[in-house]
Amino acid sequence: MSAADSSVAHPEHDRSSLSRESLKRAFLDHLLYTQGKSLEIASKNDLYQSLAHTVRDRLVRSWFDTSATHQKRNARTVAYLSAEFLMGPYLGNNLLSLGISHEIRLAMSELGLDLDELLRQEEEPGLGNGGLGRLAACFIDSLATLEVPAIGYGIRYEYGIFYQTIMDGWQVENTDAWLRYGNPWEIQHAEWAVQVKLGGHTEQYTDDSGRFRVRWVPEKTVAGVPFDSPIPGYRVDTTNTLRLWRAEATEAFDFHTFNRGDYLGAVNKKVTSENLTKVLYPNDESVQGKELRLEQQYFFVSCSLQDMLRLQQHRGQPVTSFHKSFAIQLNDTHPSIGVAELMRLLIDEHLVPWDRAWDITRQTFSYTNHTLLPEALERWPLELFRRVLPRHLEIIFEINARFLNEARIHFFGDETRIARLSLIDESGERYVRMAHLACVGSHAINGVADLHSELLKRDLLKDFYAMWPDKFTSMTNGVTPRRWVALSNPRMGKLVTRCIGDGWIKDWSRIREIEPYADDAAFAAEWRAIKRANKIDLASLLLRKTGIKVDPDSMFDVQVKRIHEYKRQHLSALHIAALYHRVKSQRNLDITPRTFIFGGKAAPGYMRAKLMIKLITAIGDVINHDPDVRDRIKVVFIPNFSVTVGQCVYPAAELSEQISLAGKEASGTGNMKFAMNGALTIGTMDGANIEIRDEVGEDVFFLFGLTAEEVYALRREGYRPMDFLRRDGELHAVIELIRSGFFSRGDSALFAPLIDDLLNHDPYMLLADYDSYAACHSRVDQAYRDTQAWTRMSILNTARSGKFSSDRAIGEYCDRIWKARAVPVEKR
Ligand code: OAK
Repeated sequence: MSAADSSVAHPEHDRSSLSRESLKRAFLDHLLYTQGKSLEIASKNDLYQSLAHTVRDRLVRSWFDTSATHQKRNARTVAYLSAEFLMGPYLGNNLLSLGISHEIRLAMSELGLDLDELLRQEEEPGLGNGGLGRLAACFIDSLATLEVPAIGYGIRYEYGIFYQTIMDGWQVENTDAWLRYGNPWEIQHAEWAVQVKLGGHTEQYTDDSGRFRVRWVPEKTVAGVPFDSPIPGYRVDTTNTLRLWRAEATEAFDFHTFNRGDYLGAVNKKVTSENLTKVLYPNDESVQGKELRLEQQYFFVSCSLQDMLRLQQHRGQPVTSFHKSFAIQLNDTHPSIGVAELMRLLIDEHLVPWDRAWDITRQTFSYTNHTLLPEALERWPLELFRRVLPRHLEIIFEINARFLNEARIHFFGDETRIARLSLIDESGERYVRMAHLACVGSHAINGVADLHSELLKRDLLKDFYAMWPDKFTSMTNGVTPRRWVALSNPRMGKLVTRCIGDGWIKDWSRIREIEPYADDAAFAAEWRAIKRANKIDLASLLLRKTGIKVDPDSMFDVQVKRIHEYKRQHLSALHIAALYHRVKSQRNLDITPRTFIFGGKAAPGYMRAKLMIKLITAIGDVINHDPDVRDRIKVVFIPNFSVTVGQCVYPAAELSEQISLAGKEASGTGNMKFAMNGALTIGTMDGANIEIRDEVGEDVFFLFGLTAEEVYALRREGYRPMDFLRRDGELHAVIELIRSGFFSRGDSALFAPLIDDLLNHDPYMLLADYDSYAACHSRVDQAYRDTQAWTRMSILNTARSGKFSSDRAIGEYCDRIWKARAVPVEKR
């Protein structure tokens, strides 16, 4: 075969390159030329890598055409800045977007290979903690599918979120060396590397034309190298880019030190620079205030802004129209240093006057807040900030001075409010408040569900709201139906497509068309059979991962999400222990058999959350081994919850636990994935739960608990958890059981930190909500017994979940914030 025939070197670009024969040939070529193996001796990884390269080749042409079109049209481009992108495995998704899953499956099978086994080989890039990072992944999928020019900018962590194992019921963290076998989805572009300064000091000088200027003399400079991955839209010609930055030493050796004979010292400098993108901080919604973290944030933001300025130049556009070319979204405050960095680049490096630069900056940025938890609010001690970013601190002082002047006119005489608004917290040790920088530097600010946006305006950002009400808006989150239905739940996808066509994959609002089938007995029977098949798949995963055997005919009651007190996994644990207590007291109690499934990671330093995992596994251990329970209750904790595991869990779930204390969960997105896959929600009036209930109807939702208003009222009047304990005999008994050491081999001290806290403080009001939660579960128990009625609810739930697609969310961001439009790609 000549080089021109080889699909490795020159993949054809018409449909023929997607034919089975061509796919097979390309695959074998990659096996030989990229992996250096033959079929006979190839490892599973060799096979996976060859397949991944074969698929990537088929994306390159549209990827290339996409950037050429965007450049030629000078298309307004969305830059989604996020410290996390929790992408999940690429292969399956890219096959889906290209529409070649079926042909690839056949091609592999003709070579004696099983596509599913190859798909399982992929190491998922865990470059995120949870909700925020996964949202970024859903959003870039939707941007590409909607053909909107967009770039996702982030960090190429060498180690992603830790790999969780469970030992003796406790979480154990292991490193996630996801790059160990190489990443076939990325292309390194050394030619677009940029330099990032850190530390040092600033100097004032007068330039040739007599103007006053500032020069930053850094202590060190680090190189940022972009690694690009293609993000294909679903069955469109647009393939956008995810550009992740890796830190490298500017010079491999510090020759000065080297010449003095200090070889290790010289290499050390290289190591230190490369530490910048070494590891993802595993804290979810709490900050650690580490210098390295600030450096990480600044590093990727500076790289990204420099990259956009390069593109601007490449498009032949002046820097002063930067805001016309780019709409930059700040995914929480992690990239908010971008406001000061863009100012610095415009003023110091492109010599744009302050007022003009500030106009451009404000018109460019918009900011999404993702949590109200005070411990997640980023603020940097002023001295640490000065040490890392001396020039930015000066710029922030200047922004602040001008902003506070404006605020003083607005809030005449109200100095307390001015102090609250300031970018610098001066109430004790001085801090830079990153949320304030984001608010001042953005033209739009949004929460991620209606309740959350209201609470932002009422509490956390109330002073900014009073000053600029028009900046505030609400954008309810969404998730991509490609990954979360089409890819994860192919059985359901097939049934739906047979009934209403496949338009739902690109337009999830059309899922409403299955609503009439809720009363169709044959459809309902298939719906049930699909759920059962998905449950069997999950049951075998559970057996493989935990050794616990579960009954696929029991109700699968699932809570998967980060482990956090505000999410209240321990509320569910109390209820499970109560069920057990009931079964033990009345041996023949007739309850709906249930499998309680948990999954999620606890931040490694968050001891309470780790103890919550231990509580769940300890209760599970007793229940799963007690013959009196006769398999009516099972409790399983799936280790290492991830996108991959999620793809198996959501389609198999029947009940979705969304039980945060009202007012604490900004939105939730797992709640949406469950609803789309037909799991009914048991939940509080929190985050997007409220909107899910509005959409699906109150009789298709198991509601319990205090509302956010009631939580405030109760707190105001003085919450005493003991009052609730005294009123509830069962709860009292359960607490005593845990306290006595019944679930901890007699160790009565083990769970004391959790239990004592519940009795004395209970900041997340488990005891106040317990009774309502348990009563609601009794309603669930009853409802599940009527199989037909349950199935009907499940179908209606999915049919009415149309709002929760990220396509809808991205459409709203494009119209209301970014002013970005679809730009169809011109094929060469
Ligand atoms: C993580 C770190 C800092 C601040 C927020 C987060 C985060 O993950 N927040 C979560 O964002 C999701 C996407 O908007 C929401 O659905 C979750 O409710 C919220 O907790």
